[in-house]
Amino acid sequence: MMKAAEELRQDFPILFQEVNDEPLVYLDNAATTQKPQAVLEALEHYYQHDNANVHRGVHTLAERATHAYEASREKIRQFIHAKETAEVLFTRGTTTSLNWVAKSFGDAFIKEGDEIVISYMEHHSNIIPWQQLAKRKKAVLKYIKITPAGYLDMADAQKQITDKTAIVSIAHVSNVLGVINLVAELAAIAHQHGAVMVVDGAQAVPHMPVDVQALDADFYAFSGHKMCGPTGIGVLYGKRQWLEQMEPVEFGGEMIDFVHLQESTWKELPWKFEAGTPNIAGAIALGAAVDYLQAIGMENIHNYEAELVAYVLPKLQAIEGLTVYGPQNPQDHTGVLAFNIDGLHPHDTATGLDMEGVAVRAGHHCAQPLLKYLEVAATARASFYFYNTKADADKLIQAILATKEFFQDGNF
Ligand code: 7TS
Repeated sequence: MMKAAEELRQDFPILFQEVNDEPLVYLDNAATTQKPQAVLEALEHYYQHDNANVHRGVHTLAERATHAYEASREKIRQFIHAKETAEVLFTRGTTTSLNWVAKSFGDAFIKEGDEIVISYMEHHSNIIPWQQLAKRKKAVLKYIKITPAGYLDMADAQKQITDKTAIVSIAHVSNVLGVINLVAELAAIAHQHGAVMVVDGAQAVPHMPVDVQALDADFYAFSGHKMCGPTGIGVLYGKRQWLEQMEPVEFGGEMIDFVHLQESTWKELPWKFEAGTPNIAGAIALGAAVDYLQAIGMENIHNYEAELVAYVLPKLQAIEGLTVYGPQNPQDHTGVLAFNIDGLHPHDTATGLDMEGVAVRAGHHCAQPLLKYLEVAATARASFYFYNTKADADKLIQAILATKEFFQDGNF
């Protein structure tokens, strides 16, 4: 059993404030999550006691900083079940991680006419790096369809992934449809055709157990700030066999072994990819976030969020004129709930909810091809995390009804 959400909330000082004279109900967790006291303390502790550059000094503070930074890498390795820490690279976040794969793996392995397969439900960060790679290499970018019920179309995946496919890159969980994609099956299909499997795990790692080896992902990307960690730190997992063959994306200090006038050699993995002074405090605080999440248990978090969805999704579906996107079965829907209300612009919905203290996002959620596919310009989106309660869900429903009434009665 995990601690009750009511108890876990106490660890998040930011949640205890009023917005527009109402208690804050934070439901924008797909954009970024809040930070527990333990993560805030890890940041402060580092800067108050251990601040020094890593991998360079022999003095005590430098050793402490280096130890904490590398200990954090080991925590992340365990968290995602990577084989070795050499396969865990610190980046700025999911976007940087995916760009590194597209640039470095792409430059090394993609040839003219090769195919890169993504899907219609990808975040822009898992589209544009591949578009750019396709342009550089004259490769072909293809999209897997979505079924009318809001799932990735696995039959279409079988069709799109062929012997010409070099890369398949898919979100583990969609940041709009809230659906969990069958990435292990996709990896198996990709591998049958000699392609690599890249997974955008930004919306998965914070919410469920992830085992990169069980998924057989070649690369797996995620962000610290969506899992209780700070902004500006994230991870790229890559199988050693690929990372060994890839060139660093950036060059400079920290990543070199020997520098001669015309030639240089790189450090071994993972450091060859980490040029310049890294986000040391961010990496250490991400380690604290991993400790925090593991103390709760990722299986518990996943089950609790499923319980919240089972509670709130039918209530949303019951509101007249409200459409929820993605699977309609609560069992197949994560806590990312994008919706629209007939006759209301999603920005008005979000503004109305903010007046009630409820923070949701409105817009295209960096997934314009998906919204075009769904034939909507924008949606509102409520996204839950383990510190949200059924009372938060009730407040969302009540605030939607109030907003609907306010705008639809035209008394504004
Ligand atoms: N991939 C997915 C599936 C995402 O949801 C996001 C961020 C990213 C990649 C990019 O992550 P970043 O940390 O590098 O920015 N998604 C959202 C969102 O849905 N609302 O704000 C950010």
